[in-house]
Amino acid sequence: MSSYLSFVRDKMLMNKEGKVPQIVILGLEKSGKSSVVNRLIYGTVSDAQPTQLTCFINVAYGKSILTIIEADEETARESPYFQDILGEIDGVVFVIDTQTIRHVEVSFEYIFSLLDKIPQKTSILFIANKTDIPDSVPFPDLLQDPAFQVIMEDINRSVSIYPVSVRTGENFYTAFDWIISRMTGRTPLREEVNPKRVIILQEGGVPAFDYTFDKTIEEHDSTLLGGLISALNIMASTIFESESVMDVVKLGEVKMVIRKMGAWSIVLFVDRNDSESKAQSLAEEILNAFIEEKERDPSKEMPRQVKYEILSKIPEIAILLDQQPGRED
Ligand SMILES: Nc1nc2c(ncn2[C@@H]2O[C@H](COP(=O)(O)OP(=O)(O)O)[C@@H](O)[C@H]2O)c(=O)[nH]1
Ligand SMILES: [Mg+2]
Repeated sequence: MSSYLSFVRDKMLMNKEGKVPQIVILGLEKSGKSSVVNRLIYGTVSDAQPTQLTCFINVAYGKSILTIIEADEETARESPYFQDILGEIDGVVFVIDTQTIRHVEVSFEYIFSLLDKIPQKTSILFIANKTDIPDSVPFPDLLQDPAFQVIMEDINRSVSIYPVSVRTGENFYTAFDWIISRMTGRTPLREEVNPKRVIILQEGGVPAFDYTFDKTIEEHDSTLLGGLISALNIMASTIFESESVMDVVKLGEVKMVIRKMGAWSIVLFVDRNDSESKAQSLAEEILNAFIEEKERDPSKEMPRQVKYEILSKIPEIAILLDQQPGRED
């Protein structure tokens, strides 16, 4: 462990000169640290991910690179190398498991045991994770916890907390955008995705949902459809091998992100340079919202208004739809 960590440290110092923002992910076992790392790398989280105690990795975030260091409890508390890392890091992400009140209490104890080791200048993001669990601790309760208020009221430190589900992706990027803008002193690092069109296909490639966000896209329809076919070819070759098909096809100014869930596939068209992992998680959210609606009422017609309502369930898409008055005709 120690030679590995000294390698980590050397590499970090090198990166520091290159000004790559570095984030340490802390939290109790099973709070969701590796899931955070997975979502940053792949834009999605799988249950089958390998359990790794400590990991050090560079990931693309929008147009930037981040260095992510996941540390288990023992490393975080005891490794002298890791204490040095903590002293030099740009940002800390604490993952709090909000599954039960007991989980939250233990998380707070853990946070307090490490707080002194994190310099005042280092921004801290708290992720109240697992908000998708129905009886998880409500976010307002967490905020009102006296222990937590002590941390939040520390005026000398830049701290924030967001309710997040790393599993579904809800609020994930909003939370990360916060810490990254704090670390770099810049706000526009935000992960950018400009959805242009979304098509959901039934098994066999029959379109069940088609929504165009951007009128200009229609001019390129033939190109897009040609690309769609090649995308379908890729899907066809992978469809029978894996449940979670994931692929990206670049085509002129656009890029198509393809996800598959059960019998459904989604193709999301975004700008060529948009963040791939973000586009993938957005596609996943749209498909989830669509499937949810289908399961509720399989025979439901899908005029544009219904599609609009489904898409509006995704906060980021809702913002986009708001910015396009008159498009919801
Ligand atoms: N329901 C739910 N489960 C989650 C969430 N994030 C992580 N998990 C699950 O919690 C368990 C532990 O996650 P993992 O990322 O390995 O935690 P780590 O030990 O902190 O690295 C896994 O079974 C995850 O699938 C979430 O947002 N919601
Ligand atoms: Mg882990």
